[in-house]
Amino acid sequence: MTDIKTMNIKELQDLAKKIREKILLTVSQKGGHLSSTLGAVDLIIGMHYVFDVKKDPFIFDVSHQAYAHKLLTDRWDRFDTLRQFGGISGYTKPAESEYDYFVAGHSSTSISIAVGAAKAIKLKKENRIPVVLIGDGAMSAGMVYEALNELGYLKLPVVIILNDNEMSIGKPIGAISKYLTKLKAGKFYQGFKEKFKTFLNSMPKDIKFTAKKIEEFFSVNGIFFEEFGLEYIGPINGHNLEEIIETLKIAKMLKKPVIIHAKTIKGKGYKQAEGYYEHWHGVSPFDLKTGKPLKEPTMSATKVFSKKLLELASRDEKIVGVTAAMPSGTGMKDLMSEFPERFWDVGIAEQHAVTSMATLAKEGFKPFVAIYSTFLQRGYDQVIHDVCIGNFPVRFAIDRAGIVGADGETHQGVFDVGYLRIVPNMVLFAPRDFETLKKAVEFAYIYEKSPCAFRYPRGAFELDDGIFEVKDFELGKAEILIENKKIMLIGYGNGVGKAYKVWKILKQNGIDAGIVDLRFVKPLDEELLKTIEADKWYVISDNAKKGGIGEMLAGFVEENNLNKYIKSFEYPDEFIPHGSVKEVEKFLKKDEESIAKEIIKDL
Ligand SMILES: Cc1ncc(C[n+]2csc(CCOP(=O)(O)OP(=O)(O)O)c2C)c(N)n1
Repeated sequence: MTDIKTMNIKELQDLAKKIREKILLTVSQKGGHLSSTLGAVDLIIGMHYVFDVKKDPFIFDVSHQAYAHKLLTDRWDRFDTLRQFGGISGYTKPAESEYDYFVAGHSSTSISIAVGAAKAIKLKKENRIPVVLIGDGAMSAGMVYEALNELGYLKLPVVIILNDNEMSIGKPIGAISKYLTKLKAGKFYQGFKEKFKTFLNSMPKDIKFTAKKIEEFFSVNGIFFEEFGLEYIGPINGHNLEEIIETLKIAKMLKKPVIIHAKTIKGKGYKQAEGYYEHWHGVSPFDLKTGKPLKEPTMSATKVFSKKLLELASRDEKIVGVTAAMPSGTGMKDLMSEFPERFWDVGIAEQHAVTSMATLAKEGFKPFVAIYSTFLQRGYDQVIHDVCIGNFPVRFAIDRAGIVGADGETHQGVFDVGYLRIVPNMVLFAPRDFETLKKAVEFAYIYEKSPCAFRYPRGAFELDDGIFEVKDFELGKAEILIENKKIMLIGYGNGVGKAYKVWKILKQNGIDAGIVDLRFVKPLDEELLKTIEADKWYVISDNAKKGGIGEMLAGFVEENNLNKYIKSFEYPDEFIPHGSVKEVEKFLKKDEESIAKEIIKDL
């Protein structure tokens, strides 16, 4: 582990430069988060300088900005395996390193983790202090205020560094972000450095700082946080190591909850990234000199969804929509710029996004919630309590369903089928290719009797367009794509494409099979299923097996006394690691070759 505690400021600055070079080189070759992590390098060095990573909980919100922490804690030599299958994760992961305190990937959990840590430390009577690094974007989520509410009341020692780069992935949303910007303009910011130095110089070397004295020194600039019961310090320059270190030292001494407001530049140290924050938030491999991506982007399900919804929204003013801080990721950005009064980014606020759209449905609008499968987990109670009990026709467009690749276990979209199919009133369906995705958007638009949700993968489908005839979605209707009286491959969504690949391998091996596209998980096409003669059913879909489609079909078969053999090739009951979809599926033995092999063995 790099020992930075003995370094002087110049050496620390050189280290920051070296870390930025390493991050740039690696991310340009492997892809990953870039601008957030470049901007946080100096703050992370400060954390390591002032606190003790061997005992103090270092808590990174989302943790996409923690590459410098990884490099400072034993992962320098392995860093070129970043986000690769079997390599180091793009997020903090205790299973990877003892210096990663907590798993993170979803936003705005850090202060709750710190409050938990502070309670445990107090109960265990230990001399440790939790330190949090959280971005301004993450401050839009409700969970942050639940944690601050208790923290300010309990007054436990926690140091929170608010890394304010004035950006979420896209533009930050809402009143909090406006408030933080206003703090920058205050007098405190301009005069801070000088005042700060004078203050430190005026302190005798051996004096025991009393908390009171320090409290008096700092202005009441951050009144909002002070009302919560926290000490507020800042804004400070989050790229000035001297300032960072001195401020952190004081915050540590206060032995109470402190929030240090640090202004940083997202992408700091890479000119191409500074100012173009959104593009550089997360990138695929690129040319370091020009900043150009090495591969041109291809057509994606997100783009197809976005274009189709834009077309419908241009014709019908009742269509409204929401994204929770993922305007580009979900394709809502184009709709927001075309119809700013009908499409909203609500910030990292999935719960609020879901409930507010329930009200719009109640008021007669046609709301679309465009959301990643993994992030809808955060709005699950709202789906049940606010959307489904009231039976409001909110349309959930679930992006990044299935294995998402390099983001790994915190981001896999494998639970939505299981958690949604058990909720009354919810209609669940899925397209199999780009053309049927357009039909899915149309169906969701027309269907008004209840909430509905359709899922599609990151990037392209497994199935190319034009292989099977495209039909409209009809409520609860499945489709037999290829008939067979003995063996049926039953696919759902992107699983249909995989079923087709398996079908081809079986054919090469002299085995004939049929393919059903289930289309609807709910309501299930019981009528069609009962007509299937084949008694061997192989279920293929990119979601978790537990609570998945195989289990559902097994229940259906049992209830109807059908004599069928069912085997599911959905994903196993474990958290799925990062890597390319192909690599991860091979590892899980759920790629087309492994599935075909197993079916052949089975037969
Ligand atoms: C619950 C949840 N919703 C959405 C995301 C996607 N996401 C990852 S980072 C990020 C922006 C965070 O902004 P900020 O906290 O300011 O950090 P920065 O990237 O600017 O350093 C978002 C929206 C997430 N990780 N978790």
